[in-house]
Amino acid sequence: MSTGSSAAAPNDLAAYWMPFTANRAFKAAPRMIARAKDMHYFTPEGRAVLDGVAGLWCCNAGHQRDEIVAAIQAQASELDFAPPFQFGHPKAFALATRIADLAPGDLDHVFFTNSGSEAVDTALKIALAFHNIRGEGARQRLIGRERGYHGVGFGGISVGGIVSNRKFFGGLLTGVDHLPHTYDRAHQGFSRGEPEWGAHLADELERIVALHDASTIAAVIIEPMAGSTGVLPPPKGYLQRLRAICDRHGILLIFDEVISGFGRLGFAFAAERYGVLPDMICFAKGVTSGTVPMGGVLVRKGLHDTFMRGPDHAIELFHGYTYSAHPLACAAGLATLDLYARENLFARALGLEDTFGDALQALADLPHVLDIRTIGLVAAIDLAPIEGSPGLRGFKAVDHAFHKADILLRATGDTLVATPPLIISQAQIGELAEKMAAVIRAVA
Ligand code: PXG
Repeated sequence: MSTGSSAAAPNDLAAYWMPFTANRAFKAAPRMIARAKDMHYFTPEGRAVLDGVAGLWCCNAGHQRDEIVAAIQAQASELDFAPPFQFGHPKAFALATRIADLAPGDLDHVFFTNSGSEAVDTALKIALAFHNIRGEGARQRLIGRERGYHGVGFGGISVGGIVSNRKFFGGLLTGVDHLPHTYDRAHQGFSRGEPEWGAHLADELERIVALHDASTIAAVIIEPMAGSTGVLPPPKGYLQRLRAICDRHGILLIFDEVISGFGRLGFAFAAERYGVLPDMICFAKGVTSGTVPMGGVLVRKGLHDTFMRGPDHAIELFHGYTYSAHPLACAAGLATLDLYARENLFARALGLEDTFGDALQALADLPHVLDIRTIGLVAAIDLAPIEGSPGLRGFKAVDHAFHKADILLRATGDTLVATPPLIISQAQIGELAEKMAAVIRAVA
């Protein structure tokens, strides 16, 4: 029943099974986006909608930035595709170098993927293979954390801790265990930046090590700031303690920075904000400001070099994707990093953190607000669930925001989340907070 037309407002919505979406509700009242520029989306009718979430935590430079658009266009007319296995193209090497330069310490090597989920699977596989080739093949356990989100591959949902993303999908990877999450409203409510309480929760890793023995544990993977679950900044000192315990037991530490990378917390990576050097960093989203799919893993030198043995003609890691380092993604990535540097957007985000925190924390007295957490250009507002219908208030808020308040927001359950592009102005921060207040009142 396709007409083949690319009309802005299609009249047959049936064929597209939408991801992580209430499909029937959407198709009954579509939230359709046709165009974007800078801080705004536009509906097919031309109504401007303030982008409160940088697309999906990814369009950190804002939308349709001329330099990035031009780079993608130029690349499309020069080299469409080059096989990444056994061949290369210059921009793949250039981008890897640029990303490694942005990363702290000796995180010097980059393995490219097409998404955050693939980045996570890649990092977990590198961890297992690393121990294997060093003759410590018994180190097969992977430790994640409750409420963690690491994408939707089987590796990612196994180490992840979001129940709905796991419970339908069978046995998952074996040998996985989970740290406790770090949230406690009584101790941390209405926190700005890193909460004071909770560093001791890192010591739970010692308990897990005692249970399984370090000789069976390959890696710990966490989001330095848990994003998808509804924004849980790390307690002060928590990440440092986790690093120390990993070091004590020869366990690799992986930071999943798919959300926290590329300026969201005011630095290229959260690892820099916290002064903690992980063994690998997963990234995606902001690397191309969401324009072309791309992800990857930053790997420390010693880890990488461990693989660079054996005969020269032999493949060192049996892993990769047809579209690893796709030319369009690399061109977009290079232009995006140029733009971040030229406009100093990471430092800009850091400079706006207090203004943003003030504006959003001021919503504390609105109806049904249980907690507000702000850090970098990230805010989460927990709303009380409607009795008997968890998630309904959050759903209504997002729907009302788009249709009636001209703002794009996200909800995880009944937690409303704002993560605007890093180009947001002071005035737009005020506008965002006002619109969120209107939305919260509307769903009271
Ligand atoms: N790791 C982390 C920490 C993420 O936040 C992924 C991996 C997976 O990335 P891909 O590119 O495979 O989707 C993510 C994705 C939300 C939301 O509303 C967050 C994500 C995706 C969709 C929605 O918080 N993060």
